Amino acid sequence: MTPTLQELTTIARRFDLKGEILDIKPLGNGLINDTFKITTDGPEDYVLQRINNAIFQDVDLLQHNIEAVTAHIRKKLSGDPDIERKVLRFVPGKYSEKTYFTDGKTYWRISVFIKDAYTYETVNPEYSAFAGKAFGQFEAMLADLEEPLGETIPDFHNMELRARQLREAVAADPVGRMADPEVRQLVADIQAFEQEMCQAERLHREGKLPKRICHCDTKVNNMLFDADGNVLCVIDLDTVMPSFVFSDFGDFLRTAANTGAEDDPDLDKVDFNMEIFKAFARGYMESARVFLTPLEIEMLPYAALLFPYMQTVRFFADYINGDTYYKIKYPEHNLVRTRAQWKLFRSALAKRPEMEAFIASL
Ligand code: GN1
Ligand code: MG
Repeated sequence: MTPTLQELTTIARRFDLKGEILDIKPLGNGLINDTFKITTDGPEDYVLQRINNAIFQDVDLLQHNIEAVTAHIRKKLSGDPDIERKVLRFVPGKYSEKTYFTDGKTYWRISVFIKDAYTYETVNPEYSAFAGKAFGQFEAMLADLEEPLGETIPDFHNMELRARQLREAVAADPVGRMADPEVRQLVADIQAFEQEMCQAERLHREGKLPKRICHCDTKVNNMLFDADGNVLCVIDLDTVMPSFVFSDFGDFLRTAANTGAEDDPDLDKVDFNMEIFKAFARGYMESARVFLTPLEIEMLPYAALLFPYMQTVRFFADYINGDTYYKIKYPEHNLVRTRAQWKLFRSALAKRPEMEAFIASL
């Protein structure tokens, strides 16, 4: 349920804000948390978020991770005159040390709103190259974080788990959606690629593929750009945790290289844009080359396939389960998302040889 302005104001007043609150309005279009912008008459505006605690069940751990990450980045950037726009700052509660407030049912936090920053749902190749470099730098900055980070959603990007969840949804069929022949065909088509898509987990068990601290939600709309297209910072840090570098590489391309929308009902609009892939890969390699292993580099085209695939599986499992995870705008929304992500996967698959040749040439 959407909270009223009155409720939001009461929550916001639990935090140590500068100035009086003038207005609170919805912000952005995340599929998990609810986000609002607080305008004040003081020197700073703020971002208020209700954390989805059905999904992030350990909010204490979550905020702890985020604080460890932002403090570490802040240290690395010390001396940078623009530091306040390059790393998020969470506001402490007025009556507690914690940077979140709970009434026992809902969980809230506030960060300082970053000024003169822009978010996009799509980017051109030039901005993609900047973004690639920025995610490589983000991973590089966190490489020496000593404090261990917990997994806010255990096995978040584990493809074996996601495939199992789809199988479980299909077997349980709690709302009867398996009666639809299109759904049954799609299950078969998707499962034909399961073994191939689960190769990262196998290589990890064999000790061949490391996990590193990654952002794990590098959708293009989770980055802030300045007016010139330089990346200021990455936001939405809830899922920062150890994962394969494929997470950040693949999820950015899943959103940025898609010529259509994530939930495009018109599949003709959905295609995998190789110019975006090349620009992003070039930018990423520039900053990540120093720590990537040869196998990680060789598998970057796999990462570009894995994320449309994993997202197909996640949207589809949610559809079959009766839409319990992602916010939806209409009843078939998760099926429409599934079709669009599957189309994107097929399109990327057709371009795999070109991706491989390009990565080898770098
Ligand atoms: C969710 O929170 P948001 O909307 O940035 C999801 C991502 C998915 C994405 C699909 C915690 O991201 O993993 O890739 O939707 N986050 C979580 O758009 O599940
Ligand atoms: Mg987001």
